Amino acid sequence: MSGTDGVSSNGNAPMVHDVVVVGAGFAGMYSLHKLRGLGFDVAVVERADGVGGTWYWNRYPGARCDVESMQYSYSFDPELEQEWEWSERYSGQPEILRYANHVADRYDLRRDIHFETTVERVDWDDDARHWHLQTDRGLYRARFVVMATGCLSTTNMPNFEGAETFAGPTYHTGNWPHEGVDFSGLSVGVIGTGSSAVQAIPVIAAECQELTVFQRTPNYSVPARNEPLDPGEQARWKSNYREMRAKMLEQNAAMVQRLPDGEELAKEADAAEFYDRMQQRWDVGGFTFYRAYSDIALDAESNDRVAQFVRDKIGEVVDDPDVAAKLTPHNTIACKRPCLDTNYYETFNLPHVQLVDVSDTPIERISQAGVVVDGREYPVDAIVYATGFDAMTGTLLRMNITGRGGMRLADHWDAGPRTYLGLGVAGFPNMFTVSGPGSPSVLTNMIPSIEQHVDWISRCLVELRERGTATIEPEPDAEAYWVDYVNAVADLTLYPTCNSWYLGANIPGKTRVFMPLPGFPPYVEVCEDVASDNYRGFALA
Ligand code: N01
Repeated sequence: MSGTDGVSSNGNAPMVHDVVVVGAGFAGMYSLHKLRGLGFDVAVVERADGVGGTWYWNRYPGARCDVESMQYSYSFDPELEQEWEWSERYSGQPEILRYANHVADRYDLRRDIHFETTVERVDWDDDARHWHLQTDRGLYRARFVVMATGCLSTTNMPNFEGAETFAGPTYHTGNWPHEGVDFSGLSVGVIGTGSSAVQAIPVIAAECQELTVFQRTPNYSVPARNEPLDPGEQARWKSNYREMRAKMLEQNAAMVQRLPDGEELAKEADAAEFYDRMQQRWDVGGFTFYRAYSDIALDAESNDRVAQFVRDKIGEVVDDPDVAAKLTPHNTIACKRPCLDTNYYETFNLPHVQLVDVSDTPIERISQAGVVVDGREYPVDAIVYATGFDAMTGTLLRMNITGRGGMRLADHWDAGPRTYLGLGVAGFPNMFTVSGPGSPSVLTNMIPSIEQHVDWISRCLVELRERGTATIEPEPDAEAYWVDYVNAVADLTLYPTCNSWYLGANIPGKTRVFMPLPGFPPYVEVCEDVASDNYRGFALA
């Protein structure tokens, strides 16, 4: 089932494949490698001109992975694990993109990736039981589609009045120019203080002449403590990779921390013990800070105690008490995605950096010369939008997907995304979502999560092929059960208590539903159980 039916990609006849994968980031690349190896004819369509997904687009200054290098990599091939050398504790964007390109070359992936191809609509044909994908480069037909479209791949650009009148250049962190940007001698405005801004602000500040940061909500950030990767540490991981990978999969976030998880309750710890433990983790750096006690994400009193530790640090680091007060968050810690930084709070001590609080008085408009807040114009030469993404659903909905009977995914998800296991959607047969809403995805180290999903989908496709089964799709009851389950699990935590993109709260008008599922190991167990029980909850035809 391969080839072009004798018609060029610009003609009307479709290019026919067993599986079309959308996206050539880490999920799409592994899908291609795995499914091709199992004998499927696979094409990947990708709107960029290169592989890497997130790491292709997010080239902003300071872009770096918050997951440590030895854990943020594929595990599917021990030879790949051994041959690749990481240089820092946390890899920067250029190094991760080099790794993605290395993988693409090593497994000869590019021959089946159709670059610069944007999907415009995706329609299920009920009679023929296959999908049509209309792209700007022609029509594709496939029995199966795998949406490897990423969780953070549609940028959120606020609709500020007058934005088009601004005289200087504007940039979005999630769509950064490949040739880079030279900010030297310029006055720069950064809008937003999420993870991207927290990484970019210190680096832009080091280069530009004046920096003005427009902050709507202050964020908690913990030092990353990035450093050159100790060769001894790299060698230890490499000599023990199988055991370490297995350990990662036992963790809720699919990554091993530098210090063991605390089993006690933060609210019960005595003051000196609490301080020492938090300080030790502050010094070690990274997400281990949030694993100091077992109830940080579960209990408001414990959470506030940890939050207060960070608030105190901000007060100690930032010289100007007014600036420190503005930078100090008062919401639940870690209910938004935690930030890791290198000198973020310290940057606000620099004389050429100013902070503008836009929480009570939002950005009014963009003028020709700058950003206007509360009637005052802040002149800037360039604006950096670090304003995030229409997370988890934005890219899928943008593709105009219709399932059985012409049902639009946008209508089916009108009250928030509905999936079974984050892998499939009722009424959308033979369509799989890698790290879709309802799976642990963004609450985990993404690469192990991706591998788990792609392995599950691959097993499923092989079993369908062996049995001669034409279609698989979630039963509506199973999907309804799963949506309730994800909400119930989220409600056990403090996650839903602030306005995060996990909830869709960053996009005006988006329905607020907690989209990812906390807890990786129990989720994997359910997936295995469902597959072994003849794909319980899926209708096979
Ligand atoms: O986006 P965000 P991000 N006026 O949505 C503000 C991953 N990531 O790109 O909080 C003024 O977190 C908005 O304000 P508020 C990671 O999962 C990973 O930084 O909504 N401000 C917020 O401050 C992360 O969570 C890594 O009130 C406006 C900011 O813009 C995710 O990507 C690195 C505004 C957006 O923050 C997204 O992070 C970077 C407006 N109209 C990112 N609209 C690593 O692993 C929005 N904002 C390294």
